[in-house]
Amino acid sequence: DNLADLRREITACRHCPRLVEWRERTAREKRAAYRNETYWGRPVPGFGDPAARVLLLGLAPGAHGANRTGRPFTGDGTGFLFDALYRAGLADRRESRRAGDGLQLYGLWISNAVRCAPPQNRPTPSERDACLPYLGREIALLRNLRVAVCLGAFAWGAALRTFGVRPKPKFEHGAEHPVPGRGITLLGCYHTSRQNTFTGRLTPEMLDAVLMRARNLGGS
Ligand code: DU
Ligand code: SF4
Repeated sequence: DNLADLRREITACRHCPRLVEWRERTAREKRAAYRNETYWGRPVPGFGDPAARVLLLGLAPGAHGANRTGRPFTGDGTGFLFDALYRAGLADRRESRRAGDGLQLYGLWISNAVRCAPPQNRPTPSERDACLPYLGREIALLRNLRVAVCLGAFAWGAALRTFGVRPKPKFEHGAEHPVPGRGITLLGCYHTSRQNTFTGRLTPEMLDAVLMRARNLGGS
């Protein structure tokens, strides 16, 4: 297994009928509004530094965010996350617009628990379970990984499943759970969705603190 093969496999996946239909219909319906660009409309693979010590894990692509751009956490116009990654020294610039824009991550890999955009940002349990093996393979291939920052309860739950952690520690902002025998620590952080950033539930300072903790645990 290697990251390039995994990427190809994910990008070609058609396993979940509901999500294949949704991601492709959204792309068809919105393509006209973005006619000067390629509308991705496929599963969104992870990306970043193959030597990453830190993994940043989200829920799933946004219908008009990553489903359009091909890159997790881009295209929905907040800029909140990449600004913080830049401040933390984990990225070479303050924003990323889409896959292939030249952004470099340092010591960081960014990925989602589920790779296709789900309606209402809510994958079903069977869609989640169908997709999670990709995360398991990705984590196995990121050999220097020390920390997984889980953005939101869904990502936290996905990481716990992937590592087989039982009983399941509760998701909280600031939660910290070392995975026994794996040399990896899970960190909980509120998701960077607008719902959290516009309301001040997650502030830039709170995100900075989590990223600082992740860097310290990662030994960089
Ligand atoms: O082809 P490549 O230089 O391995 O880059 C592929 C992909 O990974 C591209 O989106 C840049 C990103 N990347 C990164 O963010 N940080 C690294 O240290 C190496 C590659
Ligand atoms: Fe495949 Fe995952 Fe997309 Fe389902 S959600 S079709 S398993 S890539």
